[in-house]
Amino acid sequence: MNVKNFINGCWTELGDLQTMPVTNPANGEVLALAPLSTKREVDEAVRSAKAAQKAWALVPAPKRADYLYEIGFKLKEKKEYLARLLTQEMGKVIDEARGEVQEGIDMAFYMAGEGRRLFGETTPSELSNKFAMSVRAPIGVAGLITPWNFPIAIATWKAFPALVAGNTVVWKPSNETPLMAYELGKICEEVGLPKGVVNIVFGTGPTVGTSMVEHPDIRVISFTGSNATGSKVAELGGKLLKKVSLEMGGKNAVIVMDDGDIDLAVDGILWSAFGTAGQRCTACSRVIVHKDVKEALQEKLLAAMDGLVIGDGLNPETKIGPVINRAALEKINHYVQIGKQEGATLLTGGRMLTEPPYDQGFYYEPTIFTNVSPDMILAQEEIFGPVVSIIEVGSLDEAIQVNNNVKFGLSSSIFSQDINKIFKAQTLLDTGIVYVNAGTTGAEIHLPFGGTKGTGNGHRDSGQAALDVYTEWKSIYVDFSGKLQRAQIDTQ
Ligand code: UN1
Repeated sequence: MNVKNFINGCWTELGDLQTMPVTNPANGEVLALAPLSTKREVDEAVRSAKAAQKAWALVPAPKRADYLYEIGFKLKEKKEYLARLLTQEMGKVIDEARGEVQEGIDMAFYMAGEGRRLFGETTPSELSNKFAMSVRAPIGVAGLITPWNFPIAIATWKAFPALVAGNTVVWKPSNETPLMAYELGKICEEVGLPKGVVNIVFGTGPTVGTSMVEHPDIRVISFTGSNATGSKVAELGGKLLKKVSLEMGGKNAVIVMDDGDIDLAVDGILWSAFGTAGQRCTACSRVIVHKDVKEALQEKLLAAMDGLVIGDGLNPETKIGPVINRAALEKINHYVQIGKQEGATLLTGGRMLTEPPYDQGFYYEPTIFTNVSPDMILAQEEIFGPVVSIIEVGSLDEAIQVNNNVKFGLSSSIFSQDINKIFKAQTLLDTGIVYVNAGTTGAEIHLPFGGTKGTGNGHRDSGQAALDVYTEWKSIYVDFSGKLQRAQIDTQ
């Protein structure tokens, strides 16, 4: 299968473009070839998005929303097909892939509902016979740069609010996962979305991503990915006075207090640390445990890990799939070696799996370190793999302090049965997302998604907050007094 760019409603021929293989991380099978586009394709896509935008913005928002409903129905109809393809392309286990497609469906319907809201404000004017209101206006062409770990969900988090608000889109999916983008492009075509409203350009960050950020006709960029790339996007976009929304790393922790339900905490930790093989920005990477329950927690964690089947995500028995590629495998292993050198105790795991049946894919053993101190590199940097570090503390105050003492601020969680501790924690934990008696993953699409500090730059995906990324506020004053009225000066 050859993936093609989707520009101005057409699947454009590859021409002289080079291609890259799309491989299944479970077994190395080549699934497709995708184009390595250049600045030329970005320019074409932006031209088409710009040309389509004026007319799209004039379509009443409830009618724009009708397309999103249709996209939602198509996603629903194709859910199983898409989930299986997603597992093959990205590696996550089939249940999680179904969940991810569901997240896209939910977002389609949620943002379609916005077509009949997109609320602004009316407010009294300080002068007589004068009316004041504010409305949301589209920005223009939105540039979306999305990651491989949630190749369909995160695209929908960005594209659907952008579209319902009247923007058109140029989208660069990760070059690890072009198939989900290809499928979403086909759905846009099937529902008859007007030409140029959604454009998809495949290729690398340095070429396609940079050309997008530099393009003068893209006024807003929404990026999810690494901090290293995000900082470059911010720098370049900032210079050009663009609105830049960044969603980046995490070093998320589960706090287990001495009054917490340990069995529930074990379930929450395993799910949020090893689900998606730890490749979520919300993944639990640290467990901060009260010293009185540390031994019990460790024992139960180890016992529960016995049943975790590692393998191809299409096998319904599998609990942990492969990581995305060899570089990821090596990076994870590198952090494990650092952890050992730093003096952390390896409780379990810590190896790449290279023997059959794992030798054709990229598998890492689920890994737990204990006796980790909060300032170790292991406890500070994002690993993005199935590795979790246990840190012992003596009190809730210390747990909160350890939780907050990292450069990221995406997600945190506390297991406790004490309402006072829970409310204190939810107030003082400095992350953008806090869970009580659940792990660090599992955000729902109608709440803001994002983090503080090094995780982002103050914007949010999802929820009503996403609309703030893709709209400008326009304040409108209507004076029907028939005379000149000067605000702040005339009293009557
Ligand atoms: C991500 O890891 O980038 O809350 C997104 C969650 C998912 C989304 C994760 N709903 O874990």
